[in-house]
Amino acid sequence: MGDADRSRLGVGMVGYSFMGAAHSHAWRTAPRFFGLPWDLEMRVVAGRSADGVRAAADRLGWQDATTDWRTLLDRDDVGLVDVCTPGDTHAEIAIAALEAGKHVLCEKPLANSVAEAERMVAAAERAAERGVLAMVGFTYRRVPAVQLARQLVADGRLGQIRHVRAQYLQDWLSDPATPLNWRLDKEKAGSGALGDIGAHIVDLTQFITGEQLTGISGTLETFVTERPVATEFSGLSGTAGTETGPVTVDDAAVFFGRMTGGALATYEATRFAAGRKNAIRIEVNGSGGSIAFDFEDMNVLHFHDASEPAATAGFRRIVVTEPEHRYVGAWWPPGHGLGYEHAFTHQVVDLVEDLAAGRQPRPSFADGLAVQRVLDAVERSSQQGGGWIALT
Ligand code: 4PW
Repeated sequence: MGDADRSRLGVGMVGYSFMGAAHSHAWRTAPRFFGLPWDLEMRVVAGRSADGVRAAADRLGWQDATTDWRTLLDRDDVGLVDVCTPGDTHAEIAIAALEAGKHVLCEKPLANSVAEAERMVAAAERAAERGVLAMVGFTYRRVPAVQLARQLVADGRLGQIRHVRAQYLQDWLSDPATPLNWRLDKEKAGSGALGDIGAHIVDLTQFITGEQLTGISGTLETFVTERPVATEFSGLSGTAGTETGPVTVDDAAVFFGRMTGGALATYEATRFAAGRKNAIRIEVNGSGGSIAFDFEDMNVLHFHDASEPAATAGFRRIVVTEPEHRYVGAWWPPGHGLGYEHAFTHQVVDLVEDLAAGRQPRPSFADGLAVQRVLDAVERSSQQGGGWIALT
């Protein structure tokens, strides 16, 4: 990007369904609520269907639409490529964009395999030498209550971390009549609940504690192996046709590991937890106290300070809507909570601030690769009947 363009970032996005809509909202909203160092311009959206992508551009606020994502790479008015496609195209698009000198935001999980993620990291390292930067979208890091949890740990309020307990629970597959979609296709998604939602809790636990997993043991299960083929699918629901086809990914993943500081960590990721819609639950217990978070009550963080007198100690329910809380000052008065889409907006804010400052945004592709190695280890452990896999 030349100096004359430094005050303006043109964005090109690839993909326009669930994640594309969430990202579009964020690109549109971030400059309206936050003082950003650069102006943002939603230049072009790419997608496979000509009619679909044109309609999406109009609905989501993009100036142009194209059926060929490669045309984004030749445009001087595009400085960043936002990859919102299924995992099987992340590596190809992200690497090509970085090589063309475009910054990249890539949806999670970073890739469908460790080998792909390694190639993406290598491309990001080469690009960084030219000031071209890449980030992976583990968006839930940008929930204010998650930021507060990380701050409490970093400030030493939890002392020595002993236990990390993480669950990501959804239920949109618990009905066997829910039709097939790309998230159930190993070729497209790489894995099932493991990569789609388990990746988030791996990232969140490492982010909140500041520690890494050093080894893993896990098991995967596919409860419903055959489902109706969809006649249409949008978001997490669709219409079932009369034909059926195979589910080629896991429906649920359960795993446990050890962290660099000695903590034991347990994980559960499933789309069969009837009644749980998007329950991302993280509890951390340390020698000095505990924190507990549930995305289904995302404006709240529970905190127990073990140094308080036993007679009155206990979990306090902190409503994370004060201007002192990260990101919150740009929004509403205390008590007027935030929602799912705000984390995507915060992601854009952090990314643009880092790009303008020439700083490596986090989570980096290297952070994404670290998560990918954990996912891969869980799969290998499951294939070996739950054996321990060391992560180096
Ligand atoms: O955060 C979740 C995603 O990573 C979303 O709510 C749905 O599940 C869509 O993809 C995964």
